[in-house]
Amino acid sequence: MKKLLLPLLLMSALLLAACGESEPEALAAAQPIEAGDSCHVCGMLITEHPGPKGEAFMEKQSEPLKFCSTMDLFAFLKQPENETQVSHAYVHDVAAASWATPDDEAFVPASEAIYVVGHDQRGAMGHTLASFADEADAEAFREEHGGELVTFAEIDIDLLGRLGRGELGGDIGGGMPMEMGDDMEGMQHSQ
Ligand code: CU1
Ligand code: ZN
Repeated sequence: MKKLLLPLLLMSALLLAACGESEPEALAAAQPIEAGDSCHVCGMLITEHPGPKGEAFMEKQSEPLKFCSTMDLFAFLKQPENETQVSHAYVHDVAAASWATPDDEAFVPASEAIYVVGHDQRGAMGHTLASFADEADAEAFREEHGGELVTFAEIDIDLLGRLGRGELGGDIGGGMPMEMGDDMEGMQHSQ
C-alpha cells in the first residue's frame, strides 16, 4: 500500500502543478541504444544480445541508464535503494519490435507495460520478461510461448528470483556461453 501511495501523491502534485501557470516538465523520452552502450548492471554490450531491453532515468538526470534486458532493468529498479531514486523507465514493446533486434522506436513506459514471465524465449541474460504495451499482444505471446501475465506492480525481487531460478518455467539459459556465466558471478551494481 505504501508503494502505491507515493506515485499517487506524485501524480496529484503533477495535476496541481498543471492547474498553475507553468506546465509540468515532460518526462525525458527514451533514447536510442547505440552500438557501444553497455548494460548498467552486467556490463554486457546491449545491442549484441536479443530480447527486449530497458532504460531508466534517475531523478533530475537527462541521460538514461541502459540495460541489456528487462531482467537486468528490473533487478536494478527493484533494489530498495534505487526504487526511490528512479524517475521513470522504458521497455521495448515486443509486439512492435523484433525479438532479435528490438527497435528503439518501440520503447514504451515500463510502468504501463504488461509482462509475460516463464515463456520459452531467451533474452540477453537467459530468461527475461517479455514486455508489451497492449495486454492483447501479451496474451497472444503467452499462447504461443507459454508463461503468465504480470503487471509492473506485481514485479518484485521475489518474482525476479523465482524467474532467475527457473521456478516459473521458461528458458533460463541452458545454452549460455561460459563467459556469460562468469559475468553473472561477478555481477555488481556499479551504483
Ligand atoms: Cu548481461
Ligand atoms: Zn545486463
